[in-house]
Amino acid sequence: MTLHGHVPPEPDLVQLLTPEGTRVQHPDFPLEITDEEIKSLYRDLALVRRFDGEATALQRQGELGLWASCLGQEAAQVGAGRALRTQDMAFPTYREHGVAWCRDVDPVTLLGMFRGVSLGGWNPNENNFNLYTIVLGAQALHAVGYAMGVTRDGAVGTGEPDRDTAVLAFFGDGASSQGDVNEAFIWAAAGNLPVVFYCQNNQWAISEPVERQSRVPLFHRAAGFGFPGIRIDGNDVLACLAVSRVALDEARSGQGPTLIEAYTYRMGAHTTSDDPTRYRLSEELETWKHRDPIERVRAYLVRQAGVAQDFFDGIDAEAEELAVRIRAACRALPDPGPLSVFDNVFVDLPDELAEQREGYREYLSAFEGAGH
Ligand SMILES: Cc1ncc(C[n+]2csc(CCOP(=O)(O)OP(=O)(O)O)c2C)c(N)n1
Repeated sequence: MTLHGHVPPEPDLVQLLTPEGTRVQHPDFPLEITDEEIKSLYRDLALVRRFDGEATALQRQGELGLWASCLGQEAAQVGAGRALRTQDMAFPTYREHGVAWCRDVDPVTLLGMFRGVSLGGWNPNENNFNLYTIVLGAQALHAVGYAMGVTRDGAVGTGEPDRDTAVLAFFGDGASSQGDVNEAFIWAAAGNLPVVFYCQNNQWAISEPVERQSRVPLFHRAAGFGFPGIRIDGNDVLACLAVSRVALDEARSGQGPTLIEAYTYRMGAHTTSDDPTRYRLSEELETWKHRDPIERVRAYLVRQAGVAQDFFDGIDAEAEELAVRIRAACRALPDPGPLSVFDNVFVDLPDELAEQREGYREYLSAFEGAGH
């Protein structure tokens, strides 16, 4: 055997609900969950899918400049999002609409950014959900900085359930190749910081397949930095919830960082500007359709929990209402006033900027009454 001839075995992935909708147990991640709670997760998944689909339609009709769909990744996002406690902080990329949903960020707020009528989004402190970050991987370092802050604030390892805080950093398989993400791993390990790195491996970084980016499964990388890494079935909302809960609990209690690789698939285009038929085979998509994250929950609820059709009809009706509401609200979003560029950057505007703001206001007022 030569060193370069050694091929490690394919890794296991944690799964608690099979694609056919059968509950399975995992010795390390027992999940106590009622059927009512699983119904609630189903509702999250179905509503997120509906609103994501509506956003894609809005873009196609010229109402949004762009949309990055989370189709296929709903379970990875809802599982992680529902594992968070109120005081935890989440740092998303640009695709975590399912996490935004779990943080009670109104979908219309997300649409505002993609419509170009807001300069960045929302107040991150309101829902402990940071702004979307387009610069790949940058948010991993922001998350680590935040985790340093909560550590210094004494909000880790106190044993008080409402005080101890964890940070959840999202990024993609492609972003895992960025320097920022690797630096974030180093800092998190060195400081034993309360951060869970959550990589949604959706197999593609636009047109770049994950095999080209890493010789090893992504979660193996954690070992080199000195903290645990684990691969989960990212299309299984129960596995995502169970493992995220454990990792976040361990972070809050002072045991340090974890890397979770949620193995999933981007069923749609990278964004509405992309055409995936140019670089991937339709068979691949067909294979992943059999692992759909929502269908398996539905199959479980119907076959094993005996949930009646009324429940699903009710969710469908709620999804339609949501779509109608966000469509109308999106189209009614006001254009921002030019002076709003100065808002939400500083708590107290520095003198120099206050002066610029005043100058700009005077300039704008010169056009008032000019008839256009
Ligand atoms: C620093 C940086 N480099 C390049 C890009 C252009 N870019 C946008 S998305 C993307 C691919 C990201 O893939 P991945 O991290 O797997 O996330 P996904 O979009 O699949 O969720 C690239 C290269 C960027 N936004 N930022």
